[in-house]
Amino acid sequence: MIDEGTVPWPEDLAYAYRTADCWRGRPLGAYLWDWADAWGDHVAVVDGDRRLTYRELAVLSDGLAEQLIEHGLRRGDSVLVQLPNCWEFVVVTLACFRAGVVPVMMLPQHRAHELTAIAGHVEARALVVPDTWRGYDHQALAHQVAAGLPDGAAVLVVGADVRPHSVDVRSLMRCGGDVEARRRRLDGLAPSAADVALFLLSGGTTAVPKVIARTHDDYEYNIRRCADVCRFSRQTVYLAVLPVGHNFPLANPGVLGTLHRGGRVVMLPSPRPEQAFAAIEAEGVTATSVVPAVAIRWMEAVDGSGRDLSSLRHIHVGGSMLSPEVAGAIGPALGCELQQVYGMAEGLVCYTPVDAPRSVANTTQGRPLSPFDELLVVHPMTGRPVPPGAVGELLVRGPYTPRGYYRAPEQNAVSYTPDGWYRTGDLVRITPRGNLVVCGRVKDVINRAGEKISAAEIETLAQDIPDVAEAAAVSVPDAVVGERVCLVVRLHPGRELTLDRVAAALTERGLATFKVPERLVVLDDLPHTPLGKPDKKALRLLLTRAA
Ligand code: OOB
Repeated sequence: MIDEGTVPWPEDLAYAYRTADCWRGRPLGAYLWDWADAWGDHVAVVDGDRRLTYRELAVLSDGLAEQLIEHGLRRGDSVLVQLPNCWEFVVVTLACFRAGVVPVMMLPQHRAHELTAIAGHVEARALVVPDTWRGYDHQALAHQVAAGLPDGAAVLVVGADVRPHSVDVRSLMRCGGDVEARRRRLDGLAPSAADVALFLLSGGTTAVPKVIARTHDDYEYNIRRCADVCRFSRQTVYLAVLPVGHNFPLANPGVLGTLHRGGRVVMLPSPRPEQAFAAIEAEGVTATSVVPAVAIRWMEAVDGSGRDLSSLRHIHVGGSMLSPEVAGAIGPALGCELQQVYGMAEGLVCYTPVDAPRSVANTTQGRPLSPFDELLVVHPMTGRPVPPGAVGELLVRGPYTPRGYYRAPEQNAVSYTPDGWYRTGDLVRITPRGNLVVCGRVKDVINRAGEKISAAEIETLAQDIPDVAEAAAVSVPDAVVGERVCLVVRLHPGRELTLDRVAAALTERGLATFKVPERLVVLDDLPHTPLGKPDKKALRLLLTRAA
């Protein structure tokens, strides 16, 4: 069982969240059949030519859930899920919820470095991967990762090229048999709503991503409140273009929020404007979510695209800084309303309301989803609350913000206060009307098009390059992706290093491509803080001046 590594909410608060109808005490898998019973023939998921009704979704998910159990997976076992945006992702996720098996949401760009660390951390019993994806052999990597685990792990493959020793996910789903009997059997095996439903990865600050355990109760509340705030309904057609392993497109309201309301989800594995615009036109998409970098690409491409985007009513933009100027241009350019989102896999999500005045939608990141969210803005050094309206670090607690990372007591002592506040590492201020404005951050991450890259992770690997004496990873501003990774190094005497060699060394170590530094600066010496750590502020200043 996995729950031993989680940090529960205090009992009195858990009671309060239950009585206030935040936590409804039903596992996420139970909703699958609510949906199928209510909207059975309505299309739930579209992926290219493939269209699944709610009933088909329930039948396939139950089929796979039972087969997972047949293959030896037990309630509480974890499974790495690394799939692009495709209909099978939805079935796999719902099947896991039904069986009480816990999916760990990886990204398609993750490689050996991330998969090995996370699989070990959660003691994964299986991996679900595409056969190959964008020219990369995920199946081979999955077998390599599985072989490195003390008890091995099953490799479940989505695609046509299922090799010996792999299991074909699509054929598992279609196992035949009596649907109603299976439904009852799985109902009888359902996990508790207080159990961990899924693991999300933190975009955090450590050498490998941290793991966030979200319970059925807390995640359902997150999904429901998001769907309320965004007014998702049966009429919603949601386009998933960001990688769906991310909390944002998965559940805010995203894929799961759309299904919770009986709408239709359109899965697209890339946010490229041509494909996205074609899908919006073809399916009559009403809502989608993107990071600022994607919104900017779409604005640039919309004129002359020849596509009719008039169905699009709402675009949710979040994940990284959005300037008021760009924010103000998005709605007019794409012919829809902007809703800004500030959220995190750790929990808290803020939205600007659907009917917010332009000034609020363009200049703030909105307000928390729940009246039970507690926000505290503190001085980053002293930890004391700042005066109302002043900038400080945001701390948060609430009914969908767990109290600690999974199996990480040492990290929790840093990232959470003793009374359970999560330190977001973000600098914010709260306007007199209660809207939050993100002003910067204190944590050491690089935010590349919404993907969070831990500076420590890059530095740890860069330090192993034999020529490198000292390394610091810092962000450099970029008009397209917001920030890029710049590696600043001091070399051992007489050595040389190029960006290509850095890229090759880090890729060799199995680092995800999006994290590989895109700029290299070699210095005779690095500036240091009084504590002797590389002085990132001074380095950033140096790089901006040099640019
Ligand atoms: C979302 O989640 P994560 O876990 O990938 O990243 C969380 C971090 C935040 O702590 C903050 O540093 C940054 O991403 N962030 C923003 C932002 N939204 C997130 N920074 C500035 N402006 C924003 N609007 O990124 C995420 C999860 C759920 C919904 C939306 C985004």
